[in-house]
Amino acid sequence: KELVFSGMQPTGNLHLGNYLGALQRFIGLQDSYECIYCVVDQHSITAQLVHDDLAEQTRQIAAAYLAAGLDPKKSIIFNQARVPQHTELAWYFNCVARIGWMNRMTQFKDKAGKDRENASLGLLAYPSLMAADILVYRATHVPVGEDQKQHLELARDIAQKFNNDFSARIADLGYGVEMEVGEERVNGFFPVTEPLIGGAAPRVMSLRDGTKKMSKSDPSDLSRINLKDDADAIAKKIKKAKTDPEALPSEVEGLAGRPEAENLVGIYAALAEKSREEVISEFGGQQFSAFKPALAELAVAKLSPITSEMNRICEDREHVDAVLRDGGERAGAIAEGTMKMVREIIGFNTK
Ligand code: AQP
Repeated sequence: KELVFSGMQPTGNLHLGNYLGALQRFIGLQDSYECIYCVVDQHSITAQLVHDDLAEQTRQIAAAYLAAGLDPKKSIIFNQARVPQHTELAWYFNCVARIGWMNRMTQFKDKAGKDRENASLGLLAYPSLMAADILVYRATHVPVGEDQKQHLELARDIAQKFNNDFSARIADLGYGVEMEVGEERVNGFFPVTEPLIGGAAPRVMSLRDGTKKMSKSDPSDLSRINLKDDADAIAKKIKKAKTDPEALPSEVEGLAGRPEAENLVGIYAALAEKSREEVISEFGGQQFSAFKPALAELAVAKLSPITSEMNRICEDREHVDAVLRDGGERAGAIAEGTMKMVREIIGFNTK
């Protein structure tokens, strides 16, 4: 059975990268798949332990989900802390995964910085919890931005190692399912999840530096468009966005080696739900002084309705909490079904 899972951390404001790389793509999937979308609040304490108001930040991400068009009747929407099976499975995965696998993660290296010995153990083990988030539902597809590709590959490695290490028990208990891994057909308990990375902007870059990803933790607010920015702020940030002095090329290949131009064209294409080729055939040869206002107008038209809806939804805390509670119950029932089998496969005495 095909099932989609994805999540976002309640750390600071969502930005255009989060929206185009992930959230916008969640919406389209809910009509063709069974979907589970989580606010991964337990991930948010790996880098910073104490938050002023984690519960409220969690509501804000849930409000963004709803405002962008996720429908709680179609998709399960909840926050991770309501379903303790995620952390239980993460512990088992900590024992499946190898320290070397975690040490190689570029996000860990970036976030831990030079003082690695002082990073939290949770930051190192973050990908185990992410694998558990996905696999506790035995999800087959995960829509994410390109920056999460390496973590997804690690989730695949964990699933395969668990399937191999426990293959005899899985077979004895009759819990194996036939699945395709690449060209091969194999029998295993956990699916080897496929990342869904795509669209015209799978990696949205900083508006100040086309070689760095747009990120919440960039100290310059001009580097990103926040979902909470008003029309004036969006227009100002796009106007100030770094560019080179050339006009836009007449062929999409001409964007190679021009990271800022490529980024702005990708953003336009993703917002307009067009290909880069279509954008270049419309704007090729034009100067940024003509392209930027068109981009600003499009960004405002797409994002403003989401922002105002998000603010409206946020005011009704009880409604947001009710959505998360209901989603948590539905998610918990699925997760517990998986964990009953996992405990049996590992061989714990829980009789
Ligand atoms: N720049 C980006 N382009 C495309 N997709 C992106 N995502 C994040 N940044 C970009 C995708 O957004 C989803 C949610 O991510 P998250 O909540 O795990 O946050 P993050 O990746 O930690 O976001 P930031 O802004 O990059 O935070 P910091 O600054 O803390 O590193 C994921 O699917 C992610 O791929």
